[in-house]
This record gives sequence, structure tokens and C-alpha cells, in this order.
Amino acid sequence: MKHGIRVGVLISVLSAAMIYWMRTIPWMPLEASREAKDIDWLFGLHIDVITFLYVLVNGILIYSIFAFRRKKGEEDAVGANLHGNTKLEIAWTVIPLITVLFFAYLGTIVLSDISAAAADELEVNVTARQWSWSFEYPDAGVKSTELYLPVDRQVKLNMTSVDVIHSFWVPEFRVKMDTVPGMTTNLRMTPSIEGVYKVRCAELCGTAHAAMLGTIRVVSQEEFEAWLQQGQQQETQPEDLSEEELINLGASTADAAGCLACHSVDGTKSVGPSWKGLFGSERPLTDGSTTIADEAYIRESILDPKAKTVAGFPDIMPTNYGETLTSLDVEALIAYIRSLK
Ligand code: HEC
Ligand SMILES: [Cu+2]
Repeated sequence: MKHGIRVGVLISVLSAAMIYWMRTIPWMPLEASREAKDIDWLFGLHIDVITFLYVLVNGILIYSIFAFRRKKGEEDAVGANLHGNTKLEIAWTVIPLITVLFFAYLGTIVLSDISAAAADELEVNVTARQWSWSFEYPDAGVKSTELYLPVDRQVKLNMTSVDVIHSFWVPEFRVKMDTVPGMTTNLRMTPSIEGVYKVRCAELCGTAHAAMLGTIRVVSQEEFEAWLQQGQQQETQPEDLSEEELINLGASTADAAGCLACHSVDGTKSVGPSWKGLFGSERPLTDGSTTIADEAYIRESILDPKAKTVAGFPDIMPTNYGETLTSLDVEALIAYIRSLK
């Protein structure tokens, strides 16, 4: 009994101190969504329990090392021969079981809270691809490579992927959800602090996985409306833009659509041929023939990459750019490639 009381006191004091200390550690980035509060609360509770368990196991261990060590005169003694302790075994089965069930209950409540629909939620369609993100506001008919969100309004993301599995993850919002080809997954969140954040891909998805970042801009409601309106007017045709604007658009499209993961613009060979000096050059093809890289050839290379394959390169260029790029995007890409002398 004496040992029990001592260990009890030791563990109470140590775990209180340790839990206090653990709570002062800033584990998490900025809490920038409403959901983050509930999630961090649950996370903190887990850490408390884990800390207590850590102290419990190691406290008893350390106490025993000192209290029950072999003392002088006991060199030949044999320790007591124990055959289990039924009460103890019931206790250490039932208590953890109740604890785990309790956490499952809390987890279910928090999950159903943070994924509940709100009446005025904003819907955004998210498309993930190797290795970029794109966003569409179906109600406004606006497409964007940056995710603009109004602060303090719940958003519902309808997400899919055009190639492999990716995962939409914003650490500051504490939310993460896979995007799966052929399937729509949903994620709800309510950004609560204006600012710029990054969406990261949290599913290893190939060569440029680590560079699969998208920009999220959380802005005021007015700023958001203004941005949407501006986007709605932008049914731009290639003729509306100057050559220079077209080239700039092509450069940013090449980045956003993930082309630059496989193509360099400075002559270095990567997964695919470099675009430098491509326009107007003679291309050796796998079937032994050659062709001149004119506009038609480049358009075909983007929209139907299987039609011709450049000799010495694998035939692995994605085949769905016809669906994911607008005709303006394609013309801008051609102008950009043409400019890389
Ligand atoms: C996964 C890697 C990959 C991505 C992403 C990719 N390409 Fe390619 N691309 C290739 C490879 C490999 C080739 C060479 C084989 C072939 O012709 O299919 C190629 C060939 C081309 C060619 C013909 C080049 C030549 O030297 O004749 C053009 C033009 C082109 N790509 C444009 C694009 C554009 C524009 C994008 C983005 C919208 C893009 N590619 C995205 C891998 C890629
Ligand atoms: Cu990815």
C-alpha cells in the first residue's frame, strides 16, 4: 500500500507538470479556419492522455528500479513467483477500452460538426493533376489557378483528379482530403483569417509531387465579389491579347498546367524535350521520319500527344490537355513556345 501511495503521488505530480509543459509547446501552424479550433482541441486532448500514459509507464518503471532493487543481504534470494493478477488485467483492459471508445465518440462528433453543410456555402470544383491545382466556381462560371475564398464563409470543395491520386491539404486549415480519378470527394472548410496560404499535395504522386503547390487567397467578402466579377468578364479570345500578353499567359499556363515539370525552357533535357529553339526546328520522330515544328505540330503535340512521338523520349505526355486547357490556353502556350528562340 505504501508503494501504491508513493507511485500515485509521483505520477500525479509528474503528469500534471508534463501535461502543463506539453501544452506550452506550439505544435501547430496558425489556426486559420473555424474547423481548426475543434480539431486542435481534440488533438490537445489526445496529447494530454498520451502524456499521462507515458508518465504512468515510465513512472512505475523508474520507481520500481529504485524501490525493488536487490539490497545488501538479498544476493541469493529468489523473487516472488507471480502468476498474473486478474483484477489488474481487467482494469488495464477495461479502462483503455472505455478511453478509446470515448475518443471515438468525440472524434465522431467533431467530424460530423466540421463536415456539416451550411445554408450559404460557396461551392468550388477542384481539379488536381500532375502537378498542379485548378479551381472552378460553377455558380459564377469562373475558372482560376488560384483559390480565392471569402473570409468567414463556409466553402464546399468538390474535388477530383485527372490522373493519379492526390491529396488536398492546407495545414493552417487543418483539413486534408484525397482527390481520386473518376470520383468526386468533398471537403468543407471555413477560412477565418484573411491571408495567403498554400495548398499542398499530401499524396506522393510522382516526380514533381513536392512542387505541387497552389495559392489560396482568403479575402474580404467585397474583394471576393469584385474578383469573381472580373473573372466573369474574362471570356478573352486570343485576338484580344497582344503578342506579349499572349506569351505571358502562355508562360503562366505552362507553369499552372504542370508542363514545366517535364519540359525546360533553357535547353536542358528533362523528362521531355526542352522548348528552347523548338519552334521551326526539324523534329526526329520514333518512326524514323522527321517533321517541322510549326504551330500545327505543337498544337497536335499538346492536344493529341500520342499522334507523334519525338525520337529518344518516352511516350508519356498526359493525353487530357484537350479537356483541361481552354483554346486560349493552347494558343498562349504555342505563342510562348514560339517565343523561346
Ligand atoms: C509527364 C511529362 C510531361 C508533361 C506534364 C508535359 N509533357 Fe509535353 N512531352 C513530354 C514528352 C516525354 C515528350 C516527348 C515525347 C512525345 O513527343 O510524346 C513531350 C513532347 C511535347 C511536345 C513536342 C516537343 C518536341 O520536341 O517536338 C510539345 C510541344 C509538348 N510536349 C508540349 C507540352 C505542353 C504545352 C505541356 C503542358 C500543357 C506538356 N507538354 C506537358 C512530356 C510531358
Ligand atoms: Cu499530387
